[in-house]
Amino acid sequence: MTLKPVQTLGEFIIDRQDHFKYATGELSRILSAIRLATKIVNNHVNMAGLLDILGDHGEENVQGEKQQKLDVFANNIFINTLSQREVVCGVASEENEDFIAIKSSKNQDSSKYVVLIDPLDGSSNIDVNVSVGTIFSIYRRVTPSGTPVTLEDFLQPGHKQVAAGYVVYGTSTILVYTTGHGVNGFTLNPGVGVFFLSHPDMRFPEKGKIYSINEGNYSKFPTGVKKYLKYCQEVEGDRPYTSRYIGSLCSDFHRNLLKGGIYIYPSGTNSPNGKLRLLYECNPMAFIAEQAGGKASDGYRRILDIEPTSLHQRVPFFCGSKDMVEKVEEFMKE
Ligand code: P6P
Repeated sequence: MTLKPVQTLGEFIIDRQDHFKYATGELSRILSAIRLATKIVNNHVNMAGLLDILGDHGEENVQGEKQQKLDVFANNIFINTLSQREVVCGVASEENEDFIAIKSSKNQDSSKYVVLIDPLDGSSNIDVNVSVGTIFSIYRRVTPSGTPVTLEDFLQPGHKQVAAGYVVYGTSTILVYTTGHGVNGFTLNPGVGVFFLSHPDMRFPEKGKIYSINEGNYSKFPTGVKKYLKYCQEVEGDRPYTSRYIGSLCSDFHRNLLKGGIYIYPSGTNSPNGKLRLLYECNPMAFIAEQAGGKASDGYRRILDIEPTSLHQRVPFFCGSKDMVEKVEEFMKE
C-alpha cells in the first residue's frame, strides 16, 4: 500500500507562494513565524493546569477584561516571534492599547506587512478546560516603506487583508487560514511538532442548521434577532435547528464551518456595537467565511467593507452559512 504523503504546513506555504505577485517570501515567513508561535502557545495551553499559569494575571487588558496569565504569555510569544524574525513593521493586539512598531535591524521599517492578532480568544474558558483559540489578520502597509508604521496601516477595511487565519487549541490543535485562494486546515501532530494538511479546500455545507449565540442576553437583543431565534426554533420544514454555543469564537466558528451554522454576537442595550472587535476578530473570520462560501455582516453591511475608525472598535457580528446569514438579515431589515 503506497501512503500518499500528506503535505506539511511549511511545504504548503512554499507551494502556494506563487499566488502572490512579486512574491518575496516575506508573507511566507510571517505565516511560518505564526506557525512556530502557535506550537509554543499550544504546548502551554495543554499544560495550563500544571504550570501555575491558570487564574488571573491580576491586570486588565485594554478591554477592561481580567488578563489570564496564558493571555499574557500568548501575547508575548506572538509579538516576540514576529519581531525577532523582522518580518513585519508593526503588530496590533487585543492585549495592547496601542500598536507596536517593529524596527528591523537591517533597514528601518523595511518590512511591508502588519499583523493584527487576538492571541488567546475565549481565554475565560482556560480554567474550565474548554477550547480556546488564536485569530490573526495580515495587511500590506499603506504608508511608504522606510517610514515609521502608523495607525493608518492598521485601520484598513477587511477586504484589503492579504491573509487571515485562526487556531483552535481543542481536542486537537488545528490551524485554518486563507490568502484569498480558498481555505485550508492543518492539524498539529504533537508527537513530531508538525502541522499536516488535514482539511483541504474547506467550504460551508450548502445548508446550515446550527445557531451559536449567548441566549442569556435575549432580553437585550434587537427585535430582528429575537424574530430570527424564534424562526430557528419553529417546528417547520428542516427546523427546529440546533443551538450550540461554546463561548469561544474560534471553536464555534470552526464547528459551523464543518457542519453548517451561524455565529451571532449582536448589539445589546448595554453594548450598542456588540462585543467582538472588528479588526482582529470579525475581519479575519469574515475573510475566511467568504473564502469558504459563507457570509459575514453586521446585520446590514458586509463586514469586510466597514471602514475602521479605531483599533479596538466593536461591531455586531453575524457570520457563517450564507443561507442563515441572509435569513437573519431579512429579519433585521423588517
Ligand atoms: P459571552 C471570548 O471572550 C469572545 O470574544 C468570543 O470568543 C466568544 O464567542 C464571546 O466572547 C463570548 O462572549 O458574552 O457570550 O461570554
